[in-house]
Amino acid sequence: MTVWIHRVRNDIDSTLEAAVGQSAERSANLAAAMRYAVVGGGKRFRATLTIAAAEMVGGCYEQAVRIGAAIECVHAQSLIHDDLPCMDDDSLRRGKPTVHRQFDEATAVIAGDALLALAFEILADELTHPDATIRARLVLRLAQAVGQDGLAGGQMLDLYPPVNASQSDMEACESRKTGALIRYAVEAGAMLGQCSPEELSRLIQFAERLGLVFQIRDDVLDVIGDPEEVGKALGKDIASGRASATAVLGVENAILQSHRLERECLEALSGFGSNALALKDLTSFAVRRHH
Ligand code: GRG
Repeated sequence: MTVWIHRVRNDIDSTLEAAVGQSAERSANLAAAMRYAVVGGGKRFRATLTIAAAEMVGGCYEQAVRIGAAIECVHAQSLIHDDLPCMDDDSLRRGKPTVHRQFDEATAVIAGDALLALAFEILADELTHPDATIRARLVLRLAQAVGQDGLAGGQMLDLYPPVNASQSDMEACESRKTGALIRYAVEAGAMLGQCSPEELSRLIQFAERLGLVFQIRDDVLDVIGDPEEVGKALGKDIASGRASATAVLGVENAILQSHRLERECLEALSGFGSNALALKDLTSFAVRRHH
């Protein structure tokens, strides 16, 4: 697993490096900000999920790497914008200054925009898949994961939570803000191989629970994590009045809920037997991670 993860991370990085590219005719500052945000940082959880899901159903590794790189571009965009003064106003991300601190606010906004465009450019390229119908579906599903029913909609619920938010309000926010891209990562990987409708529906069930688990752990780490290890300021959720899992359920219940969801993830994967080993490991990581 460790060797595999290293290979995945290297391949994602070289794909992203090539995708950002270098050209004397382009703004060097924009390329530098994009590279700073997307190359060589983060756990690559979503990209790894895509590759693990693709390999499980017999999909092509190289195609999965390209999709994983596109997803990391969207993820990086969401982090750049989330860190801006008008949103979470963070100065540290992945253990280094946030993009607007390292460059400036305008450059950060534009670098995010360019990374979002780059994600769709990667997906629409024939190198990602020779079949135009599959490429169109990859693009469509990513647009849906990013838009009103996905990251953008979830971020609005996060910034403007209802008064006395319930568990279902919290889950509605977290399943969009974080879950939608994780769901897409699994679904896109599955699109590369052979998957019956029944298998696909079990993979989607798995991915939806995993997305919630991942964000619940993020909320728990905001309360009990070590800022050095997490690489950003913690303890911000309660202060900002977010309807986080810990604010709504309390830390202990949030942890219990993540264990319940982990069991449901494993149940959804049970029919895939030992082919699902990487997805099972990624689930365990999501529940227990310290960063
Ligand atoms: C239009 C793409 C788009 C976004 C606009 C700003 C925004 C709306 C959404 C932000 C959503 C957000 C920041 C969700 C948090 C997700 C999350 C758990 C981030 C941390 O992910 P990790 O732990 O980070 O995978 P690394 O650094 O490891 O990649």
